[in-house]
Amino acid sequence: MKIERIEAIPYSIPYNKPLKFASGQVTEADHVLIRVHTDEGIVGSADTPPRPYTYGETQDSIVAVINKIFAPGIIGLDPLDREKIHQVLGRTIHNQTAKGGLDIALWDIFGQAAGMPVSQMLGGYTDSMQVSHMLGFQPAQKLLDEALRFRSDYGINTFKLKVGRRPLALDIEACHVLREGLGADTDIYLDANRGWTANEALEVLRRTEGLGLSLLEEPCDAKETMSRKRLVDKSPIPIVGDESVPTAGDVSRELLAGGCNAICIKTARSGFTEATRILGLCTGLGVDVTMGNQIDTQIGTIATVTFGAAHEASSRRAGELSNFLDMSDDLLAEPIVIKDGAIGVRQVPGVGAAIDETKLAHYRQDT
Ligand code: MUC
Ligand code: MG
Repeated sequence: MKIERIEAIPYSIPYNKPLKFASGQVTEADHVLIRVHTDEGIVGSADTPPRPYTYGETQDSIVAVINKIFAPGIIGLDPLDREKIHQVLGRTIHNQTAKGGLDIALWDIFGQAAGMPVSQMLGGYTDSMQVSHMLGFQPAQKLLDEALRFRSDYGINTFKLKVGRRPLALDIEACHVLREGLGADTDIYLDANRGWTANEALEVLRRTEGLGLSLLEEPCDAKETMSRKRLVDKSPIPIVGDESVPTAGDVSRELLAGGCNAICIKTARSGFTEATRILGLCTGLGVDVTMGNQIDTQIGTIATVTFGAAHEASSRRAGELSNFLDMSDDLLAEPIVIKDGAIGVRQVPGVGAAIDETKLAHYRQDT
């Protein structure tokens, strides 16, 4: 089999309400749909979310790097020769989500060619993932209302609260209101997207002591090496690396430097191949992982479920899988259902992200 053609299709779908966080905000899914066509008629698909505030990529840069660098380098290769393809992609530094999307599309081809669900090919541990919902910046009472609604509508009982605001009291109040309103049995953890300094994060941990928060993600820039290490040493809860650790090499560097002691895996920026390396590294070292959300569409969410459910270590905690619900529409032909707080693995060959062609024609921006 050979890669014949690659499409990088820019599209935009509005959000019903913006998602705000310390490093930026999202008001529309201005993503890129990647489709890898083979000479045998199999097409692999993946969604690619530009996150300039996280990786420096834009919708235009993703389309450009795929059309001008990656496609010319890998057209003609066998899509199953993934190591060979990654060797070509790796000659270009960064461009995390463009590489991640291509990798997922290749795995989608692999699964379809083998007639097997990719989740089973990756490990086949379980057939569903529990869902964690990500709460963006809002006044404390609105946060609680949203969390209660998600709990009653979808059975979700794990929430990641976006923090990193100043004054610190805004987020401290939100933590107290959520714990009081949700009760002791709800898992609540925080993600500051580098909004604080390490010392501010320590102060927040002091002022939320006793609330049973389970994790703190990217409290400050990982470049604050010494003070972040001090935070990791002093924190009673794991400090999770997210945007600082898109590759296995970054994970090694941050864990060895003491910049974090838990790792967020995101398939959107690591694909399945690099995510597998990261997971192996973490399980080998005894480091907990979470399955994160790159503010994914339903196509991206299915990819996260595919990888997360494939392994014991990545399915232990609830994965961040519900923020597509803030979007006004989606390209996935068969919508995702969240039932009893969980999403099932698609039991079809490949990843299972069949595209609704009518919707794609409506939302694509290149025609
Ligand atoms: C997260 O976990 O940080 C916000 C920015 C980004 O790149 O991903 C989201 C969620
Ligand atoms: Mg994060």
